[in-house]
Formats: sequence, C-alpha cells, structure tokens
Amino acid sequence: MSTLAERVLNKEIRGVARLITLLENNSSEATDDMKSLFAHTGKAFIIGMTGAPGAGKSTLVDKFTAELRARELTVGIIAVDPTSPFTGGAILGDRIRMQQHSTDDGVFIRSMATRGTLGGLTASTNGVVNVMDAYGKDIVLIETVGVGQDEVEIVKTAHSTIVVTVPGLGDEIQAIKAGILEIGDLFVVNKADKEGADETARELEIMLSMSQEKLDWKPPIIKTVATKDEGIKELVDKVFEHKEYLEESKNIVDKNRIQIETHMKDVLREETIQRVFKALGGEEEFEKLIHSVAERKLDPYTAVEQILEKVLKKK
Ligand SMILES: Nc1nc2c(ncn2[C@@H]2O[C@H](COP(=O)(O)OP(=O)(O)OP(=O)(O)O)[C@@H](O)[C@H]2O)c(=O)[nH]1
Ligand SMILES: [Mg+2]
Repeated sequence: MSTLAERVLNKEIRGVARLITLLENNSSEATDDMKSLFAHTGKAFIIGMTGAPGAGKSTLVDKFTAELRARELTVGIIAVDPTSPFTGGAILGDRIRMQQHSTDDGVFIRSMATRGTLGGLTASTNGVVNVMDAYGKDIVLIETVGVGQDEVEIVKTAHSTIVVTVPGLGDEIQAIKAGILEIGDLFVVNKADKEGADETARELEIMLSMSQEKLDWKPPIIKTVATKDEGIKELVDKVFEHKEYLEESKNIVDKNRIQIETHMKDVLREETIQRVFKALGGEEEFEKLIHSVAERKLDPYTAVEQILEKVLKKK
C-alpha cells in the first residue's frame, strides 16, 4: 500500500484531501508523510487575499483562478472560513462561487475553519500550503477574512498579500489603516461599480504615499468589479510584477525565511503542548489546573511553573 505522501506525489486527489484532514485535526498520523513531502515543496508561489467580510474576496479568488488557468497555471485554494456569527455559511457560499472550477483538476479547493481565532490563519495552514505545493500546484491562493490586526498573520505565509477594500469605507479605512497599510503588497478596490470607488482609491493612495515612501515596491491600487470580471487581468499582471520584484530584489529569501519560522513555531508549539499533556498524564490534569485558576486558588503563572516542573522532572 502506498503512503499518503506517495499518493500526493502521484497526484491522487483523495490522498491530498485525506492528508489535509489529518493536518486539520492535528493528527500525529500526518507527521511521517509531511516529513517526506517537504523535499518536494518550495516551488509554489503563495498569494494571500484578505479584507473585510463580504468585500468580494471569494468572487475575486474565483475570477483570479480562471485567469491563472487561462495562463496554464494550476491553482490550490485555501479558504479560511472564520465560522463567525457575521459570516456563517461562508463555506457554502464559497463552494457556489467557486463552482466553475469544481470539475477542473488543475484547481484544488479546500475550506478550513479557524476554530476561534477570528480572521486568523489556522495552525495547520502552512502544512496545507506544503501539501498543495508538493501536489504540484503552481499557485496557492489563501482567502482569509481580515478583521483588524489579525490580517497580519497572512503576510507570514504569503509571498504576495492582496488587501481587498470596497468603496465608501472612508471611515473604516481610517480605523484600520494602521494594520492594513503595512501588510498589503497590492490593494484592490472591489465593487468599483458602486459609487465612491475613485475616492476610495485616492484616499488609499494618499495614505500609502505617506507610510511607504521609503520602500522600493510601491503597492499598486487596482479597481475591480469581480462579479463582471473587470480588472482581474490587470490584478494578475500586477501580482506577477510583484513576484518578479521579490525575485530580483532577493526579498523572496526573507519571505521564505519568515514563512518557515512561522511554520516551525506552529509545529513547535503544537508538539510541545502535546508532549507536555502526555507527560502530565492527559489533558484532564491540565483541566484540573484551569479549574483551580478559575477559582482563584492558583494563578496562571504558578500553574504553568508547576506543569513545567512536573514535566521536566520526569525527563
Ligand atoms: N456590486 C458588486 N458586488 C460584488 C462584487 N464582487 C462581489 N460582489 C458581491 O458581494 C457579495 C459578497 O461576495 P463574496 O465574494 O462572498 O465576498 P467575501 O469577501 O468572500 O465574503 P466573506 O468570505 O463572507 O467574508 C456577493 O453577493 C457578491 O456577488 C462587485 O465587484 N460588485
Ligand atoms: Mg469568502
């Protein structure tokens, strides 16, 4: 019988799906396969698409993917679903919006839940990117809802980060600019069929010119109407310009380093916690400590010190 890693490399879609499920469940069963797949990664270009709920990210990802396919590139899509009360049902919505690709084996779509960290990535996102990379996808597109500061996580995984805004968010842009301006390599004003798109683009331009004057990559601002497929070609062109810039300036080396650092820290955190729980004799021991802290019989710092002492003594 072939391993999951072999099945991924043989481009067996069910092997890919199975391995991603193991990753999502933090199953240690995935570890050996992930180890042997790693040598086959590092080829895909990773693009993050982030923005407010309902800004049109999924529609953009869908059209963006169609354009990449027209250029004969294969695509892996990771839609990080926030499972939030605001956007409940987004997974179903994404399936419908991305349906045109469901019979195309050059496209692999996976929705993932964040389990709590609203707008953030999941600990397993980098692993899933690796699986799609090893599976041979040229481009990996990650859609994530940006809420305040949480978007920042996406830049630690993506080579190019696209921030999606919509017209008439003047106040909102003011409120979120602190977090959002630094993370965008490209800015999209989607729903440009609505009033105020030029104004929003202008506001963005002014704010960007103030905050990024020292950088040698000037983030472009592209107006799109995703539903009508307008501006998509230009957006794809600009992303490839950014890719070229990263490669020529060698900034891609830094981006890759940051991605690996984030991935390693995620694995280290997960592995450490699992080992500590195991040494403690199960999660119940941890639950007991939580209970004591909740009752103010213990403080969180002493609780962790006790855990570590117990675990380290055993070693
Ligand atoms: N008028 C107009 N509507 C659009 C445009 N792009 C997307 N929409 C609509 O906006 C709504 C939300 O689109 P989505 O693509 O689901 O947005 P999203 O950002 O993925 O949403 P979440 O994942 O729930 O945060 C849908 O009804 C789309 O049809 C556009 O360019 N113009
Ligand atoms: Mg969406």
